[in-house]
Amino acid sequence: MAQSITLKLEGMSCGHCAMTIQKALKDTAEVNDAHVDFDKKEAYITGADTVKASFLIKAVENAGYKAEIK
Ligand SMILES: [Cu+2]
Repeated sequence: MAQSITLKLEGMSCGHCAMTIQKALKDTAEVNDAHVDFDKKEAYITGADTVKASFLIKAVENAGYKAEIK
């Protein structure tokens, strides 16, 4: 089974930030795909049911930004 998680992002100032976060999310274990919308300041992630939002938020924080579950 797969699931979708949406995160609200904080701290992005340009498209490069969005790409950095997108890569960090894609590199997270068991994430199938991730897309960051810079204008909406949101990230859309699809992955296995075992993926927890807390792992994703940690990945965003490790990249230098903030996130919360939307
Ligand atoms: Cu930037």
